Amino acid sequence: RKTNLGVQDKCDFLEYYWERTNYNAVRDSIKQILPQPGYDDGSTGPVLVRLAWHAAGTYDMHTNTGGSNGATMRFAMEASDPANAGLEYARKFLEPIKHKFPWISYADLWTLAGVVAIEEMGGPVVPWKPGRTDKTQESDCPPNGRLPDAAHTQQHIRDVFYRMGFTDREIVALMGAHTIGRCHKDRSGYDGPWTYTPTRFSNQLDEDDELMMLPADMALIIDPKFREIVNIYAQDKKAFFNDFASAFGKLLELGVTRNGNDVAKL
Ligand code: ZEM
Repeated sequence: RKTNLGVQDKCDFLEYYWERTNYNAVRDSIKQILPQPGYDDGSTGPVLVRLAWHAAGTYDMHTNTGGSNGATMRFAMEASDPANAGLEYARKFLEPIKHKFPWISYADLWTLAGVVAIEEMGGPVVPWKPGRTDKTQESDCPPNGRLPDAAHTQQHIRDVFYRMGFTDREIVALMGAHTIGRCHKDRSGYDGPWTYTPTRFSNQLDEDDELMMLPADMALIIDPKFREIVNIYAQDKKAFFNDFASAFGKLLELGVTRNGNDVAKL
């Protein structure tokens, strides 16, 4: 097909297109905001991973609602779900990057930040694809209360993660993320770190009394089926990293539509 584009127009178009697909530049900017002296253990990584998880973990496979598409935690209703307390820090850390790359959607930025943070903390490479769009109405928010409650144990965990479409093995792999970060009294009511290396992603399972464990984490050791998988991962870092990467990649794709199509497969 003939067009009237001149060479300059074509160059302008290529430059425009390149800039809007340059996710590597966004990744670099995310890496730069990870070290944050004075914040927690000196890294924004853990809270960025929690943001990606909470943005996606509202997914309900039965109604195909919720999930990371839409970035609806920008709205007061979802932001004020008690489960999301403290995630305003993560969203604020990312705001300058959104300003630098206004073409990226919040939904892509939040999920990509979680992926980059895991990688930079020594974790696996998680598959990630762009193309999420931001919803524009508060009424697009999923109902509050879909995220798991730390005070509950195996039945609740299964209810919540089966609703998203995960298996027991994927649940244990995902909860391995509690190898990074900590609890904050003013956010969840719980306090303290669950690892001596909160900024290193590992398969370390520490049952030391000095560290805290949520009832939900204890459930992984109490429930025989969960415990069996915990033991596999404790002995096989490679298996844990592989399974975590695919389960986290799957989590970030739940409910995502691109060009009007469901793209569940990576
Ligand atoms: Zn968490 N998580 N989580 N989690 N989580 C906290 C912190 C972090 C549960 C939960 O109640 C809590 C997954 C699953 C589950 C992270 C990632 C992932 C905290 C502490 C609580 C209470 C919050 C605070 O006080 O700041 C429950 C009940 C879960 C399932 C049953 C999954 C899945 C995750 C990712 C794949 C991370 C990285 C943190 C640390 C955040 C930080 O700021 O240090």
